Amino acid sequence: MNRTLHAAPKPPVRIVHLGLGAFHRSHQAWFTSQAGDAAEWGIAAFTGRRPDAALALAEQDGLFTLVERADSGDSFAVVGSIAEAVDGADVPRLAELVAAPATAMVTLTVTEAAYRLGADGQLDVNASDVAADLELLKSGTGNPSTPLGRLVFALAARRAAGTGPMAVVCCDNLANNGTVAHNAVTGLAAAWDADLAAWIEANVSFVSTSVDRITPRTTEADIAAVEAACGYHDNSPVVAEPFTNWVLSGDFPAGRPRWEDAGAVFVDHIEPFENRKLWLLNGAHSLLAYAGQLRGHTTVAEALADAECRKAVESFWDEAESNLSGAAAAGADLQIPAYRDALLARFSNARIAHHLAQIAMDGSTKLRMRAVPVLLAERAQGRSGAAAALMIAAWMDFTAAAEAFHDPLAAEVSAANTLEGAERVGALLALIDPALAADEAVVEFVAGLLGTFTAGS
Ligand code: CS2
Repeated sequence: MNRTLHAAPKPPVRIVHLGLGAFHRSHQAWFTSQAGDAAEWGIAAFTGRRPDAALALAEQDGLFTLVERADSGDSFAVVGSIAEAVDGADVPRLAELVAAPATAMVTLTVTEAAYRLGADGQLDVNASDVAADLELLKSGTGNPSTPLGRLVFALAARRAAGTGPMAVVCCDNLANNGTVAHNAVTGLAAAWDADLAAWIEANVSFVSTSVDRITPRTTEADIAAVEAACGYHDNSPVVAEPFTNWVLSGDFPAGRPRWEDAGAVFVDHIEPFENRKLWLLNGAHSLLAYAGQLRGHTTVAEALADAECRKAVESFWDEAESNLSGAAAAGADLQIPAYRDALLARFSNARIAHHLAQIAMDGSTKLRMRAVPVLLAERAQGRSGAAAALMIAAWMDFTAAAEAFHDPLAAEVSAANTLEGAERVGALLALIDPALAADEAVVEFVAGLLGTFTAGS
């Protein structure tokens, strides 16, 4: 039996990643390790807020065990694509690697909330952390602390080094995520140095992607399971479902691994695929996260087994599906019935223990992508959008009932929750979509859906 973690010799760094979390490892790192040319493509992965995660991985040479957890059992594989695991605070190392001639791209999993775009789709340069980084960049007195600030700093180093064009590949769950990353990066660069912004426009390709692999947080039990099955101790295994999906659209001016060998798909029009995933998978996830916790459930599988939650999910899918237009025009066959069936099976995988509390985080940002577009599309066609509105109402109920919740707008959400009735609903809606909040009919409709999910009802 294999008694230590081991893999083939480390591949050279050609990819720099920001956001070294479990999802990056089960998804982009796994796809890269499975590419036919994997030996040529190593990843230098930087953590965001978790220096301990970088250290734990660095101590095992970037190697980790991927546990594929199917309904029927686990399988184990060592992933060797991470050549370097680095604390994100080491901005000089980031700049050095992004500026290196061999580096072809920066990939990102920095969370939806990190892009700091306002309702107009442009960077909110007044957000306090963005403003602080901008000051640092301008004065040159310290290292930026946001992923965006760090990336812009590193791109300036690439420009200075003259090492040429590269790609930025956004792998966060956002609609048009390449455009989002573009607007955020160029917005900050322009506020710092117009010449840098122009260089980025001319040299950096922003690739849009739709990413998918359910990856719950690793537990102590997972670490013990790896030890029992593999005979070695791995401090940083990752557990994920067997399913993987990656759809990409855009240019890679300095090359890329053959991710298609592992099932990645390259398309010209990504929007129908993004919407299918964001609305059907992530939308159902958020609905289950709020409705399920209000009804006393802990995991996705438990919530889905509750007939009330299941009914709400199916209704939301019906609404979402009728707005997944444009797919045929883009030549895409989205195979929605099969996709829905597969989602039910994936969500029901009880061995995965995907915690609703993890999904419930950052609701104000996630609902903008998961509920608002469906609600707007329904209303534009003269329908009520009841199922999408119910997701928003469940979030409101959840934020009032939860002892604590994680959200970039937590203070604003809590302040709104001190109000009552339509005033409260309007204030909460305004945090997600100001136009919806200005529509009295929507406010009244959402208010009427409050209290739908209560324990045991
Ligand atoms: C989840 C996603 O936490 C969440 O918001 O909806 O992380 C989801 O599990 C992934 O997008 C699946 O690919």
